[in-house]
Amino acid sequence: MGGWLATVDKKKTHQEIRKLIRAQADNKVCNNYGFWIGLHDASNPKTSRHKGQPDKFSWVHEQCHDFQVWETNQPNDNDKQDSNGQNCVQLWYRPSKKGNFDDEYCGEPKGYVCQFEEVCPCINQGLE
Ligand SMILES: [Ca+2]
Ligand SMILES: [Ca+2]
Repeated sequence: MGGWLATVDKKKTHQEIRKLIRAQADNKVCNNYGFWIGLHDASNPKTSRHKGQPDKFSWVHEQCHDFQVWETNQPNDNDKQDSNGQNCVQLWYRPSKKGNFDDEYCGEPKGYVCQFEEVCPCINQGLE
């Protein structure tokens, strides 16, 4: 049963995920104020980052979706703490941030949102 970091493919999915994680969202101890999703900056692999190269975000799964809801002033590819910049994407929670997208340092411990293939109930029919 393989899973992957979730694709947030539309507004409804974004709202449903935020509803699910709202209770523990703004929490430094449990999730460091954010949850990883399956969007990343594919233009900056750690070994070949080129300064000034524009970010190019893509989903790790179902790459055709281009839905993105960035927090104000994001993505900013902040490289103050890591010269590789920020190449992974979280749903960002702070008292003033409510789960919009933010690029973040990939090594940060965070919560995460995974998704799994929907299993068709018909697969098990006839086995009982
Ligand atoms: Ca970046
Ligand atoms: Ca950022």
